[in-house]
Amino acid sequence: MRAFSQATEDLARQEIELPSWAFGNSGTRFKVFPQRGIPRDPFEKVTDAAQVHRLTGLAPSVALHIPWDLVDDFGKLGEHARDNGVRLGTINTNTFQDDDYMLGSLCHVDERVRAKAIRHALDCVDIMDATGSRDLKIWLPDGLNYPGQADLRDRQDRLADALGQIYARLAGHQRLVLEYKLFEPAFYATDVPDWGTAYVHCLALGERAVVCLDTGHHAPNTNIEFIVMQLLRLGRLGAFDFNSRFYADDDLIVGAADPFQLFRIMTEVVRGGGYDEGSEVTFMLDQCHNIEAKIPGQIRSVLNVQEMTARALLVDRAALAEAERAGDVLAANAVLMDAFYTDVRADLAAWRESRGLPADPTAAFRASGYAERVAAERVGGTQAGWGA
Ligand code: AOS
Ligand code: ZN
Ligand code: ZN
Repeated sequence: MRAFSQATEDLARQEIELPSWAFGNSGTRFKVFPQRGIPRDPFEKVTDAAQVHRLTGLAPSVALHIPWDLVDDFGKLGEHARDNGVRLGTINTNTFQDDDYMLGSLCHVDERVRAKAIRHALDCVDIMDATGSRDLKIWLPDGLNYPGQADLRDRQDRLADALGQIYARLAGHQRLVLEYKLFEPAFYATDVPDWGTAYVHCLALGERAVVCLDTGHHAPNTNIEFIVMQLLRLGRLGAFDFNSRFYADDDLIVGAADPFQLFRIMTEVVRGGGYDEGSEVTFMLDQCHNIEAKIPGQIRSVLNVQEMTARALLVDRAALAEAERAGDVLAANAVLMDAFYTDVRADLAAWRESRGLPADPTAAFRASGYAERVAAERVGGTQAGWGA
C-alpha cells in the first residue's frame, strides 16, 4: 500500500462545492423542523458555507439555486463570497416549483410552458455571466405518472430541442451539466432517468455538455462506480452530486449510508483521471440536513469525502495491476481492501494542523461560538427553507 505521505500532495488540491440549500431549513413532506440561526438570504447562506471552508480548507465554492438564491446584484454576492474566502460556483436551474410545470418543463407538450422553462435556463446563464460561474446544472422534474399520459418519444425530441437552444447560449468556457434521476417527482417514467439518456443528449449537444452523477439517483444495488468509470472513459463525467441514501433520494450525509461505496467511487475517479490536476470534474454535495445541524453536517460531509479520497489514493496501483494480470483474484481484491480498511483520520488531522487548520474542525466550530452568535443575530426576517 502507498504511504499516507505519498497522498498528501494530491489531497492538497481537493475541492468540494457546497450547495447553498444545505444551509436552509429542510424536511420531508411530513414536517420541516426549523432550526435557530438559519440564514435569511443568500448572503447569509454564503457566510455559513464559508465557515465550512475556513475550518476544513476543502470547500472553496458555493453552488446557487435559482430562484431560491436570486439577488439584485450578483456582483455584490460574488464580492461577499470573496470577502469570506470562497467563490460562487455552479448555477442550478429550478423548473419544479411552479404550477406551470405540473406536466413537465423542457419536455412539456405546451409550447408556452416549454418556452418559459427555456427562458429560465437562459436567465440562469445570464447569472453565470455575472458570477463568473462555469457550470449550468439542469435537473428536470419532467416525467409521467401513468403509462399513456404523454408520448415518451416526443418528449425526448422536445428535450433535445430545448437543450440545444440553451447550449447555444453558453460562452466558450461554460458547460451544460445534465443530471439524471431514476424517479421522483414522476413515478412511472422520468425523461432523463439514467446516465445513458443524459449521455445521449450531451453527445448531441457538443463537448461542453457533460453528465452530473447524483449518487442518490439510482435503483438499489446499482454499480455506481461502473457508471463513473464509463463516463470518465467517454470524457463526459462533469460533476458529482454527493449524498447518501438508504432507500430513495434521501439526500443524507455522503458516506453515511455506505462508506465502502464512496471508496469504490473515489477509486474509479482516481483511476479514470477525474482527480488529476486540471480535471474538470466538479465534486459537489447535494444534501439536506433535516434533523442535524447544518454547518456541522456539511463539515462531516466534506471530511467523509476527504477520508475516502485519501483511502483511494493509498491504493497501490502497481500491485493491483500485477495481481490483475496474474489473475490472482484474492490478491487483487486484497490490494483494494487494504486501502479501504486503513483509518486515515489521525493522519488527516495531523496534516490539517500542519496546514494551519484545526485538527478537529467540528470541535473547532463548536468552540467558535458561531452557531450561538448567528442564532442571536438572525432574529428578524424569514429564515430560508429548502427553497427560498
Ligand atoms: C433532485 O433530486 C436533484 O438532486 C437536484 O440536484 C436538485 O436540484 C437539488 O436536489 C436541489 O433542488
Ligand atoms: Zn442532485
Ligand atoms: Zn436528488
